Amino acid sequence: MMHNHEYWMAKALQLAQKGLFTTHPNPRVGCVLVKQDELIGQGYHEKAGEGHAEVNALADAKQDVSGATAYVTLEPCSHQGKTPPCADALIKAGVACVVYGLQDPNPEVAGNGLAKLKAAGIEVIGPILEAECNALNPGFNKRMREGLPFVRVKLAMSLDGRTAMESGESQWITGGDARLDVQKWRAQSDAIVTGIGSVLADNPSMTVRIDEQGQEVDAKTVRQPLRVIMDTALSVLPEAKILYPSSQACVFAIEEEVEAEHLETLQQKGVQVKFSSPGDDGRLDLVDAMEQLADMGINEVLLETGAELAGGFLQAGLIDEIIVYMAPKLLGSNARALFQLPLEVMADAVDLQLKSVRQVGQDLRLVYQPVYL
Ligand code: AOF
Ligand code: ZN
Repeated sequence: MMHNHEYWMAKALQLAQKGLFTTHPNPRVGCVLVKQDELIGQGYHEKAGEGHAEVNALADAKQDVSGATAYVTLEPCSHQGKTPPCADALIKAGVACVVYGLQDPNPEVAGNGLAKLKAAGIEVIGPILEAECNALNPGFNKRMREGLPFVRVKLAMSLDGRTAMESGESQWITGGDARLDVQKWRAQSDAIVTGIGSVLADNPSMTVRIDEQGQEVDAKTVRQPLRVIMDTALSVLPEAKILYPSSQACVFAIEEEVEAEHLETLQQKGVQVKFSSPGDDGRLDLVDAMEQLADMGINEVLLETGAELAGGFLQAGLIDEIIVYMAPKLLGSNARALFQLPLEVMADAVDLQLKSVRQVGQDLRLVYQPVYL
């Protein structure tokens, strides 16, 4: 029996997943070449500037690919970027049919790749497994469609919904397994965002300390996401751990509130300081800051911060996913709540949709999507 399109697209999706930690700012893409119901070549995009999935699959094929069908999770590109157009490579190789998962939301491609293939007489079929192919690159897709990164907020709480004691003490609520699980979210993010409050309280390093196999390794040996601090008055200390290596550190502040000498000290250490206009409440405009990150090619953001900044992001409509680790502890009624949100009536409650539940060690991992009206 012949395998169907979904079968081969699922293989291409599995290949694309191998680029989970590395393709930034490009999307994760996988490709298989099939001839007479047999796989004759496979490839995935690993790193920006290097071969796209299709080109890697063509190079992998040991036999003549003319007449083959190419399954690609994303529409083959039609433009000259850091690498030449994949549509041209597929045409030149003589494939008979291209099955794609999702049209490329990049305005430079956006259907042009498919049109180019059709104009060359290649049969084009799709979208196939579109929802899965879309979910593979939530950040790239959102950045291309809306000019904003996809933001996940990661929070840890007790059974009674508290994230810190009244004093602010919060280490540690969850167990070691949950903290290791967080490493996976960090590793697939392009930027980790936090607030100055968390930096001053905990002096975190916010590094990735796992490799692609999930093994614990030295932070120096793996790709580090950009570390971003929301710091209105630029109060971060020059020796804060999160600033190093400074090539991967960025601070957002409001220009008028910044002390010139302190700014110079940070800049001399190689830290990027970006200015964002004040919002209506006189504080950092978070939407503007996220737009600036998107312009820098940041696809996926992991927000790891306290209740106040997390509440600000939620109120600004910037949060796409909430990941909560719930620990088997009670922190009591004086402890701080998960989000700082001054709500009074039930009608103002923020609605969430539950996406998944999983046990991680003794903790529960809950994933929600906010339902913005
Ligand atoms: C594909 N296959 O594997 C990927 C695609 O600068 P470049 O040349 O790397 O091009 C990057 C753009 O190409 C990226 O924004 C996206 O639209 C597309 N990515 N396309 O056909 C791939 N990674
Ligand atoms: Zn391409």
